[in-house]
Amino acid sequence: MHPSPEKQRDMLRQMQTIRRFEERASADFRSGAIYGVVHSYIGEEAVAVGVCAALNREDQIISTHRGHGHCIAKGADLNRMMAELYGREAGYCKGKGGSMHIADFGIGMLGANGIVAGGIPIVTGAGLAAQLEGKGRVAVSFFGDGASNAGPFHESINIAGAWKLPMLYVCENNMYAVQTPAAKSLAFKDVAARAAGYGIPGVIVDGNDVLAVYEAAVEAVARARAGDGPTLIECKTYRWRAHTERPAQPDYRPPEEIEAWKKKDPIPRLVRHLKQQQGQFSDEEWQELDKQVLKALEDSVTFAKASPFPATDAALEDVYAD
Ligand SMILES: Cc1ncc(C[n+]2csc(CCOP(=O)(O)OP(=O)(O)O)c2C)c(N)n1
Ligand SMILES: [Mg+2]
Repeated sequence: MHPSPEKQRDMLRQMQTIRRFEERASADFRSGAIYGVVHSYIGEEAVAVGVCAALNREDQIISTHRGHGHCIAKGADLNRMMAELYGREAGYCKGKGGSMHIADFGIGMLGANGIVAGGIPIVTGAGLAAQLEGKGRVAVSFFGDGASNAGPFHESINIAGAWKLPMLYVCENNMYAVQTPAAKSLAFKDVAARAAGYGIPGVIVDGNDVLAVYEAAVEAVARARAGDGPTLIECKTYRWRAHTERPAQPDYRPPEEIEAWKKKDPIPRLVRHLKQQQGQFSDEEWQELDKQVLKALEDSVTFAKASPFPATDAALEDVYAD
Protein backbone atom coordinates (compact mmCIF):
# COMPACT_ATOMS: atom_id res chain seq x y z
CA MET A 1 0.00 0.00 0.00
CA HIS A 2 1.24 3.49 -0.86
CA PRO A 3 1.92 5.91 2.00
CA SER A 4 -0.45 8.84 2.47
CA PRO A 5 -0.03 11.86 0.16
CA GLU A 6 1.36 13.85 3.12
CA LYS A 7 3.97 11.20 3.74
CA GLN A 8 4.83 11.13 0.03
CA ARG A 9 5.41 14.88 0.17
CA ASP A 10 7.73 14.38 3.15
CA MET A 11 9.59 11.75 1.17
CA LEU A 12 9.89 14.15 -1.77
CA ARG A 13 11.23 16.87 0.52
CA GLN A 14 13.81 14.48 1.93
CA MET A 15 14.96 13.30 -1.49
CA GLN A 16 15.27 16.88 -2.68
CA THR A 17 17.16 17.81 0.50
CA ILE A 18 19.63 15.01 -0.16
CA ARG A 19 19.99 16.11 -3.80
CA ARG A 20 20.63 19.74 -2.89
CA PHE A 21 22.90 18.80 0.03
CA GLU A 22 25.04 16.69 -2.27
CA GLU A 23 25.19 19.36 -4.97
CA ARG A 24 26.38 21.84 -2.38
CA ALA A 25 28.82 19.44 -0.73
CA SER A 26 30.41 18.59 -4.09
CA ALA A 27 30.68 22.23 -5.16
CA ASP A 28 32.16 23.30 -1.81
CA PHE A 29 34.59 20.38 -1.83
CA ARG A 30 35.80 21.33 -5.29
CA SER A 31 36.21 24.97 -4.29
CA GLY A 32 38.37 23.90 -1.34
CA ALA A 33 35.95 24.89 1.43
CA ILE A 34 35.40 21.26 2.48
CA TYR A 35 38.38 19.04 3.30
CA GLY A 36 38.83 15.29 3.30
CA VAL A 37 36.60 13.50 0.87
CA VAL A 38 33.02 13.58 -0.38
CA HIS A 39 31.15 10.67 -2.00
CA SER A 40 27.99 11.82 -3.73
CA TYR A 41 24.68 9.97 -3.27
CA ILE A 42 22.99 11.79 -6.16
CA GLY A 43 20.79 9.37 -8.12
CA GLU A 44 20.36 6.97 -5.18
CA GLU A 45 18.15 9.12 -2.94
CA ALA A 46 15.10 6.85 -3.21
CA VAL A 47 16.89 4.02 -1.38
CA ALA A 48 17.66 5.86 1.86
CA VAL A 49 14.34 7.71 1.86
CA GLY A 50 12.17 4.71 0.94
CA VAL A 51 13.73 2.53 3.64
CA CYS A 52 13.86 5.15 6.42
CA ALA A 53 10.23 6.10 5.77
CA ALA A 54 9.33 2.58 6.90
CA LEU A 55 11.22 2.95 10.21
CA ASN A 56 10.53 4.49 13.60
CA ARG A 57 12.87 6.90 15.29
CA GLU A 58 14.07 4.16 17.69
CA ASP A 59 15.01 1.81 14.83
CA GLN A 60 18.71 1.91 14.10
CA ILE A 61 20.62 2.18 10.85
CA ILE A 62 24.25 2.07 9.82
CA SER A 63 25.66 3.75 6.79
CA THR A 64 28.63 3.63 4.43
CA HIS A 65 31.25 6.00 2.97
CA ARG A 66 28.36 7.37 0.80
CA GLY A 67 26.31 8.25 3.84
CA HIS A 68 24.88 11.78 3.77
CA GLY A 69 21.58 10.52 2.33
CA HIS A 70 21.09 7.96 5.10
CA CYS A 71 21.67 10.65 7.75
CA ILE A 72 19.19 13.05 6.19
CA ALA A 73 16.58 10.33 5.67
CA LYS A 74 16.86 9.30 9.34
CA GLY A 75 16.33 12.89 10.43
CA ALA A 76 19.81 14.27 11.10
CA ASP A 77 20.31 17.99 11.65
CA LEU A 78 21.52 19.69 8.46
CA ASN A 79 23.43 22.37 10.34
CA ARG A 80 25.49 19.90 12.31
CA MET A 81 26.03 17.75 9.21
CA MET A 82 27.27 20.66 7.13
CA ALA A 83 29.46 21.88 10.00
CA GLU A 84 31.03 18.42 10.17
CA LEU A 85 31.79 18.43 6.45
CA TYR A 86 33.30 21.89 6.90
CA GLY A 87 35.45 20.51 9.76
CA ARG A 88 33.99 22.87 12.35
CA GLU A 89 33.52 22.51 16.10
CA ALA A 90 29.71 22.67 15.81
CA GLY A 91 29.72 19.52 13.66
CA TYR A 92 28.47 16.10 14.73
CA CYS A 93 32.03 14.96 15.54
CA LYS A 94 33.23 18.41 16.57
CA GLY A 95 34.69 18.76 13.10
CA LYS A 96 37.21 15.99 13.57
CA GLY A 97 35.49 13.29 11.53
CA GLY A 98 34.25 14.84 8.31
CA SER A 99 31.93 13.45 5.68
CA MET A 100 32.40 9.76 6.50
CA HIS A 101 31.94 10.02 10.26
CA ILE A 102 28.50 11.29 11.09
CA ALA A 103 26.55 9.55 13.82
CA ASP A 104 23.52 10.59 15.85
CA PHE A 105 22.43 7.96 18.36
CA GLY A 106 19.41 10.11 19.31
CA ILE A 107 17.80 9.42 15.93
CA GLY A 108 19.09 5.85 15.59
CA MET A 109 21.89 6.75 13.18
CA LEU A 110 24.77 4.60 14.40
CA GLY A 111 27.31 6.06 12.02
CA ALA A 112 28.95 5.91 8.66
CA ASN A 113 32.00 3.83 7.88
CA GLY A 114 34.97 4.37 5.60
CA ILE A 115 35.75 0.65 5.72
CA VAL A 116 33.83 -1.13 2.99
CA ALA A 117 31.47 -3.64 4.70
CA GLY A 118 32.74 -2.42 8.08
CA GLY A 119 29.31 -1.31 9.27
CA ILE A 120 27.55 -4.59 8.53
CA PRO A 121 28.73 -6.57 11.60
CA ILE A 122 28.34 -3.52 13.85
CA VAL A 123 24.69 -3.04 12.97
CA THR A 124 24.13 -6.78 13.17
CA GLY A 125 25.17 -6.38 16.81
CA ALA A 126 22.52 -3.67 17.11
CA GLY A 127 20.04 -6.20 15.69
CA LEU A 128 21.06 -8.69 18.38
CA ALA A 129 20.66 -5.99 21.05
CA ALA A 130 17.20 -5.17 19.69
CA GLN A 131 16.23 -8.83 19.86
CA LEU A 132 17.52 -9.20 23.43
CA GLU A 133 15.72 -6.05 24.56
CA GLY A 134 12.49 -7.30 22.99
CA LYS A 135 10.92 -3.90 22.40
CA GLY A 136 10.26 -4.50 18.71
CA ARG A 137 13.11 -2.37 17.38
CA VAL A 138 14.73 -3.26 14.06
CA ALA A 139 18.23 -2.55 12.71
CA VAL A 140 19.13 -1.71 9.11
CA SER A 141 22.39 -2.10 7.28
CA PHE A 142 23.00 -0.06 4.14
CA PHE A 143 25.89 -1.21 1.96
CA GLY A 144 27.00 -1.37 -1.67
CA ASP A 145 27.27 -4.12 -4.25
CA GLY A 146 31.04 -4.10 -3.67
CA ALA A 147 30.57 -4.62 0.06
CA SER A 148 28.44 -7.68 -0.63
CA ASN A 149 31.59 -9.44 -1.88
CA ALA A 150 33.37 -8.93 1.44
CA GLY A 151 33.54 -11.46 4.26
CA PRO A 152 31.70 -9.40 6.93
CA PHE A 153 28.55 -9.35 4.76
CA HIS A 154 28.44 -13.14 4.55
CA GLU A 155 29.29 -13.73 8.20
CA SER A 156 26.69 -11.21 9.34
CA ILE A 157 23.75 -12.40 7.27
CA ASN A 158 24.61 -15.98 8.13
CA ILE A 159 24.33 -15.37 11.87
CA ALA A 160 21.37 -12.99 11.47
CA GLY A 161 19.52 -15.70 9.52
CA ALA A 162 20.39 -18.41 12.02
CA TRP A 163 19.33 -16.29 15.00
CA LYS A 164 16.39 -14.62 13.22
CA LEU A 165 17.64 -11.17 14.10
CA PRO A 166 15.26 -8.25 13.40
CA MET A 167 17.32 -6.87 10.52
CA LEU A 168 17.09 -5.39 7.05
CA TYR A 169 20.16 -5.75 4.84
CA VAL A 170 19.78 -3.12 2.13
CA CYS A 171 22.17 -3.46 -0.78
CA GLU A 172 22.50 -0.33 -2.90
CA ASN A 173 23.51 -1.98 -6.14
CA ASN A 174 24.78 0.93 -8.22
CA MET A 175 26.61 -1.53 -10.50
CA TYR A 176 30.13 -0.42 -9.57
CA ALA A 177 32.66 -0.55 -6.74
CA VAL A 178 34.88 2.42 -7.60
CA GLN A 179 35.79 1.40 -11.19
CA THR A 180 34.99 -2.31 -10.93
CA PRO A 181 31.70 -3.30 -12.57
CA ALA A 182 29.64 -5.65 -10.40
CA ALA A 183 29.54 -8.03 -13.36
CA LYS A 184 33.34 -8.55 -13.02
CA SER A 185 33.22 -9.52 -9.37
CA LEU A 186 29.93 -11.37 -9.05
CA ALA A 187 29.23 -14.53 -11.06
CA PHE A 188 25.50 -13.95 -11.15
CA LYS A 189 23.38 -10.89 -11.76
CA ASP A 190 21.58 -10.31 -8.49
CA VAL A 191 23.05 -9.78 -5.04
CA ALA A 192 19.61 -10.78 -3.69
CA ALA A 193 20.24 -14.35 -4.88
CA ARG A 194 22.80 -14.68 -2.11
CA ALA A 195 20.02 -14.64 0.48
CA ALA A 196 19.04 -18.21 -0.45
CA GLY A 197 22.41 -19.47 0.76
CA TYR A 198 21.63 -18.15 4.23
CA GLY A 199 17.98 -19.20 4.47
CA ILE A 200 16.50 -15.69 4.34
CA PRO A 201 14.31 -13.93 1.75
CA GLY A 202 16.07 -11.92 -0.96
CA VAL A 203 14.03 -9.22 -2.68
CA ILE A 204 14.90 -7.17 -5.76
CA VAL A 205 13.51 -3.65 -5.98
CA ASP A 206 13.72 -0.79 -8.46
CA GLY A 207 15.92 1.44 -6.32
CA ASN A 208 14.86 4.55 -8.25
CA ASP A 209 11.23 4.08 -7.29
CA VAL A 210 10.89 5.39 -3.75
CA LEU A 211 7.41 3.91 -3.31
CA ALA A 212 8.58 0.45 -4.35
CA VAL A 213 11.52 0.68 -1.95
CA TYR A 214 9.17 1.83 0.80
CA GLU A 215 6.79 -1.06 0.21
CA ALA A 216 9.58 -3.64 0.27
CA ALA A 217 10.93 -2.08 3.47
CA VAL A 218 7.51 -2.07 5.17
CA GLU A 219 7.15 -5.78 4.49
CA ALA A 220 10.66 -6.59 5.70
CA VAL A 221 10.19 -4.48 8.85
CA ALA A 222 6.93 -6.32 9.61
CA ARG A 223 8.74 -9.66 9.26
CA ALA A 224 11.55 -8.50 11.50
CA ARG A 225 9.21 -7.14 14.19
CA ALA A 226 7.20 -10.38 14.11
CA GLY A 227 10.33 -12.38 14.97
CA ASP A 228 10.65 -13.92 11.50
CA GLY A 229 14.19 -12.69 10.94
CA PRO A 230 16.13 -10.65 8.41
CA THR A 231 15.47 -9.78 4.77
CA LEU A 232 18.01 -8.89 2.11
CA ILE A 233 16.66 -6.12 -0.12
CA GLU A 234 18.64 -5.36 -3.26
CA CYS A 235 17.91 -1.92 -4.69
CA LYS A 236 18.98 -1.52 -8.31
CA THR A 237 20.18 2.03 -8.69
CA TYR A 238 23.00 4.20 -10.04
CA ARG A 239 25.24 7.02 -8.90
CA TRP A 240 25.32 9.95 -11.27
CA ARG A 241 28.70 11.27 -10.26
CA ALA A 242 32.17 9.74 -10.08
CA HIS A 243 33.05 7.50 -7.12
CA THR A 244 34.38 10.47 -5.15
CA GLU A 245 34.69 14.19 -5.73
CA ARG A 246 38.48 13.97 -5.66
CA PRO A 247 39.80 15.60 -8.82
CA ALA A 248 41.62 13.58 -11.45
CA GLN A 249 39.87 10.34 -10.62
CA PRO A 250 39.00 8.71 -13.91
CA ASP A 251 35.41 7.59 -14.46
CA TYR A 252 35.38 4.76 -16.99
CA ARG A 253 31.63 4.31 -17.05
CA PRO A 254 30.07 4.73 -20.50
CA PRO A 255 28.58 8.25 -20.83
CA GLU A 256 25.47 6.82 -22.48
CA GLU A 257 24.93 4.58 -19.45
CA ILE A 258 25.10 7.59 -17.14
CA GLU A 259 22.67 9.52 -19.35
CA ALA A 260 20.24 6.61 -19.48
CA TRP A 261 20.14 6.44 -15.67
CA LYS A 262 19.66 10.18 -15.35
CA LYS A 263 16.43 9.69 -17.26
CA LYS A 264 15.31 7.41 -14.43
CA ASP A 265 15.73 10.20 -11.86
CA PRO A 266 13.75 9.16 -8.75
CA ILE A 267 12.76 12.73 -7.84
CA PRO A 268 10.69 13.83 -10.89
CA ARG A 269 9.25 10.34 -10.81
CA LEU A 270 7.69 10.99 -7.41
CA VAL A 271 6.66 14.50 -8.46
CA ARG A 272 4.81 13.01 -11.44
CA HIS A 273 3.19 10.45 -9.20
CA LEU A 274 2.04 13.10 -6.73
CA LYS A 275 0.62 15.25 -9.50
CA GLN A 276 -1.25 12.36 -11.11
CA GLN A 277 -2.47 10.97 -7.84
CA GLN A 278 -3.48 14.13 -6.10
CA GLY A 279 -4.05 16.51 -8.94
CA GLN A 280 -3.56 19.39 -6.59
CA PHE A 281 0.24 19.15 -6.35
CA SER A 282 1.16 22.05 -8.57
CA ASP A 283 4.38 23.32 -10.14
CA GLU A 284 4.20 26.27 -7.76
CA GLU A 285 4.15 23.97 -4.73
CA TRP A 286 7.09 22.03 -6.11
CA GLN A 287 9.05 25.25 -6.69
CA GLU A 288 8.16 26.43 -3.19
CA LEU A 289 9.33 23.14 -1.68
CA ASP A 290 12.65 23.41 -3.52
CA LYS A 291 13.04 27.02 -2.39
CA GLN A 292 12.60 25.98 1.24
CA VAL A 293 15.11 23.16 0.81
CA LEU A 294 17.68 25.53 -0.72
CA LYS A 295 17.11 28.03 2.07
CA ALA A 296 17.66 25.35 4.75
CA LEU A 297 20.92 24.41 3.03
CA GLU A 298 22.09 27.99 2.71
CA ASP A 299 21.39 28.37 6.44
CA SER A 300 23.40 25.22 7.18
CA VAL A 301 26.41 26.63 5.30
CA THR A 302 26.09 29.92 7.20
CA PHE A 303 25.90 27.93 10.45
CA ALA A 304 28.98 25.90 9.51
CA LYS A 305 31.06 28.92 8.54
CA ALA A 306 30.17 30.71 11.79
CA SER A 307 31.70 27.89 13.84
CA PRO A 308 35.46 27.79 14.54
CA PHE A 309 37.79 24.96 13.57
CA PRO A 310 38.52 22.65 16.52
CA ALA A 311 41.54 23.59 18.62
CA THR A 312 44.68 21.59 17.93
CA ASP A 313 44.98 20.55 21.58
CA ALA A 314 41.46 19.06 21.40
CA ALA A 315 42.69 16.48 18.88
CA LEU A 316 42.81 13.63 21.40
CA GLU A 317 39.60 14.53 23.25
CA ASP A 318 36.85 11.91 22.84
CA VAL A 319 39.32 9.33 21.56
CA TYR A 320 39.09 7.18 24.70
CA ALA A 321 36.05 6.49 26.89
CA ASP A 322 36.21 7.94 30.41
C1 LIG B 1 38.06 -2.62 3.31
C2 LIG B 1 38.16 -1.56 2.25
N1 LIG B 1 38.65 -1.89 1.04
C3 LIG B 1 38.75 -0.95 0.07
C4 LIG B 1 38.36 0.35 0.31
C5 LIG B 1 38.41 1.40 -0.80
N2 LIG B 1 37.05 1.62 -1.28
C6 LIG B 1 36.31 2.66 -0.86
S1 LIG B 1 34.76 2.65 -1.49
C7 LIG B 1 35.06 1.25 -2.37
C8 LIG B 1 34.01 0.64 -3.27
C9 LIG B 1 32.77 0.32 -2.56
O1 LIG B 1 31.83 -0.11 -3.51
P1 LIG B 1 30.36 -0.40 -3.09
O2 LIG B 1 30.34 -1.24 -1.86
O3 LIG B 1 29.65 -0.93 -4.28
O4 LIG B 1 29.79 1.05 -2.68
P2 LIG B 1 29.57 2.34 -3.63
O5 LIG B 1 30.84 3.16 -3.55
O6 LIG B 1 29.29 1.86 -5.00
O7 LIG B 1 28.43 3.06 -3.01
C10 LIG B 1 36.36 0.80 -2.16
C11 LIG B 1 36.93 -0.40 -2.78
C12 LIG B 1 37.87 0.66 1.59
N3 LIG B 1 37.47 1.87 1.90
N4 LIG B 1 37.75 -0.32 2.54
MG1 LIG C 1 28.55 0.08 -5.70
